[in-house]
Amino acid sequence: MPETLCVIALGGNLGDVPDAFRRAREALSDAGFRIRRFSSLIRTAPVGCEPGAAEFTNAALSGFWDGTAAALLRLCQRIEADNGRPNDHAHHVSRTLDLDIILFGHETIALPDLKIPHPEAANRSFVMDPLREIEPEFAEWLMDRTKPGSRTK
Ligand code: PH2
Ligand code: MG
Ligand code: MG
Repeated sequence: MPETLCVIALGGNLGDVPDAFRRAREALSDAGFRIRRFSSLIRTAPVGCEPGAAEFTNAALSGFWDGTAAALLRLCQRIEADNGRPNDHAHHVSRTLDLDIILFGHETIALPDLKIPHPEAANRSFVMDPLREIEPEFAEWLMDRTKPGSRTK
């Protein structure tokens, strides 16, 4: 398969999150994901989590993947599980590591467990700020694509 430029958003608010990000980066590389850019780490207020949830650390990375989006999703889920995240994790609760595929080239994907572009990404500054830092053109495309009419230009 040809390589696809992908973006993965990283987040976590339990344990040593920068260390989980380092392990995730290594595990992705070991599995053949060719990392191109990795953003700064930012601290962000929890959005939509349980009361009293700790601050998150967020980041984004981009890179090239020569498999399918479904295979990349399985890889991300395996890395999350290896980093102490249960498989039956509830939505919007504190977590050690969250790896969300935000973009898979310019493709639209609608599988039961995978929507790309990620439907919430454009509304979340903890996703968009790191994305703008590493792949500004992708960020611009995503905003245009998911929020038609919201721009004044
Ligand atoms: N992820 C969530 C829910 N809320 N809040 C912040 N600040 N950062 C996140 O990564 C995050 C969140 C669900 O994945
Ligand atoms: Mg998430
Ligand atoms: Mg997730």
